[in-house]
Amino acid sequence: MKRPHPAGVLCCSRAAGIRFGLLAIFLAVVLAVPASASKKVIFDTDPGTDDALALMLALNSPELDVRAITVVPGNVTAEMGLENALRMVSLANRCDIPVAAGARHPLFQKLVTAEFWHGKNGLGNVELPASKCKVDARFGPDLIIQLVHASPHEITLVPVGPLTNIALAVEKDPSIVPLVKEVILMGGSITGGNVNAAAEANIYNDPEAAQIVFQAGWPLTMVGLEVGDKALFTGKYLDELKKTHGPLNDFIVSVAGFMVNLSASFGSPGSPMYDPSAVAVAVDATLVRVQEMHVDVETRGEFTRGETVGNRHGGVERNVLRGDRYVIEGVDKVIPNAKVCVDVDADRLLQLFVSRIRGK
Ligand SMILES: [Ca+2]
Repeated sequence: MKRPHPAGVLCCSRAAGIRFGLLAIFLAVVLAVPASASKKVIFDTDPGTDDALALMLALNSPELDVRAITVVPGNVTAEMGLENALRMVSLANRCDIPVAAGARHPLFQKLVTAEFWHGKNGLGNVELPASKCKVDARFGPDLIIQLVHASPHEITLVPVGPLTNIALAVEKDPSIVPLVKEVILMGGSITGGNVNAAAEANIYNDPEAAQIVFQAGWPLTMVGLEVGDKALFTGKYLDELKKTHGPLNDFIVSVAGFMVNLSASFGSPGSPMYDPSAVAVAVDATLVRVQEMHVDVETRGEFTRGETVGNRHGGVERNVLRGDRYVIEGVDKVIPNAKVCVDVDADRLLQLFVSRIRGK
């Protein structure tokens, strides 16, 4: 056996000392960072296949601290959505997170549900065991108001359904607006719709609520079709997910498998990752490129109700009445109210999703 050289012993004991010192510094830093260093999030959802993917991404991302789940009708009814949310938090062993029912219908129109896209139970016909978790008794918008006041300037709202609950919260208590850290929503498009030529589904399902949310005056990021339609979940990513197992992993494989098959039946190579994209942006804003602009929601258009109308050049011509006609006398600047995501690093987003679901 080779005897250690005295200098070597000195070297190693010094190295051990340095290692110990680094460990102590590391521990001091880790212990000094409170658990609240992660982003406090309220997840508002109409579960929903892509909602299921988004929720599990949120719960598996250490950057996010999901403080509440509020349910809104959209993809499915309020009742079914609540049941799905409860079953999913139960599957994830997260009964500690309050799950609250919210609105029962959009503000001014009839509900449009989407079992056509999400399966008859909203979760791609994947049956989950009955929930061990109980519903929180509070009304969703009230819970939002309460949590925002309890953690002023710390709550990020991540709505991935119609914006009914968020609008109700703002209407009931406008004082939450300056207290919300930011809103990162899935919805809208500045390049055409997915429901029809103009509108994206979440906005289409409650345009008046969306207009309230866009005009509220808080920092708002719109993660719309420009992101989801590029971030296509294909068989390649599904195969990656199938390499690991566990209740949550297997559930997502089943739901994502339903989505990929459905997309294939419409000739698409993959399923758009609409709702998970908003969560991914909350985790890592560098995944997307944004353009600040003023966005209004069309609530009256014959063909465009529910369209998010983004002012790309930041101005509106000023027309002044002169006699029997208007004359353009200048251009008034409009103040942006949204960061609109206009591009995405799709592969990086999809890899983030896969790795988080796999627990890596
Ligand atoms: Ca949704």
